[in-house]
Amino acid sequence: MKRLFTGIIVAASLLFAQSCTSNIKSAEKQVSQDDMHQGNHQQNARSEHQGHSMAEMNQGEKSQVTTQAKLTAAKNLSPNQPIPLVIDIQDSAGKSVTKFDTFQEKLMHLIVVRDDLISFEHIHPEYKGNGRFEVNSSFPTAGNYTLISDYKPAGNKESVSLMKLIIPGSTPLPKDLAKFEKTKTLSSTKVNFTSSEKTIKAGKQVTLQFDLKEASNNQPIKDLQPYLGEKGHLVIIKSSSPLTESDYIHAHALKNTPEGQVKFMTSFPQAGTYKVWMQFNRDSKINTADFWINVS
Ligand SMILES: [Cu+2]
Repeated sequence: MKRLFTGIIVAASLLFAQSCTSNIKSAEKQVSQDDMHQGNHQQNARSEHQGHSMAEMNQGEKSQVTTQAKLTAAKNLSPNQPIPLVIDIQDSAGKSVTKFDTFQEKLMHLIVVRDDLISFEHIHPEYKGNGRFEVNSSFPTAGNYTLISDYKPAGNKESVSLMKLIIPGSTPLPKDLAKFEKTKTLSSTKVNFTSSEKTIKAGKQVTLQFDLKEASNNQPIKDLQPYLGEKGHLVIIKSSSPLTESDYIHAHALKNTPEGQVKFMTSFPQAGTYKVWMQFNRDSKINTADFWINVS
């Protein structure tokens, strides 16, 4: 019920937003229609990125530059059409960061969610040099969006920088009432989600398991293809307002799991409601299965 209220509040503030766009900025970093969409966003280089192992944490003990991502988008935004996004990565003094390391096959991973976590997109902006990345994205509905960029300045650890963007217009009420369902069918694949703990506790390690079956005969699928070098990718975001870097967790799939099974080990930093998006590659198509999780 709580979430439904959130949805209604968002919808209400967006109706006002049409006449008074700059007032709906919920966070200091939010973009307004009037400021050229310099979706600026502050310092972030988090020293550690939650979904990662201790080993990686220790390895990366070297220098870590503080970086920020600046978003520039067109002035007139509307839902459901390709919007060119320009993302500039800078250091804390505003100077371009120009060298990046590839991780999980890309220089930047960009997760785009509507702030109520109803919509999700995982895309890979193209590096244009001089700290600038570009990509087109289409925002399905009006609303407040958070763009989570995940990149690795050369020789540094991963940095996660958030940007905010408002797509003006009236927001439909969330249809996502099928919360906490454990099974999703995506064309020919049935995804069943289970966790190793009956009650997931904040700060405790938990294994999240996704069983992929042929929808027609319920047999484990045998043709899972790698996606960005792994059996699957899992993005986890805590439902919060405003969303911040610490609400984002990227977990890595465990190796050597049985056919048709994708597993992730992770822990949730705080109690709350989380949404997870498990992405996998079948028939050379990326499928995304999303589920809600309660953490107490
Ligand atoms: Cu990615």
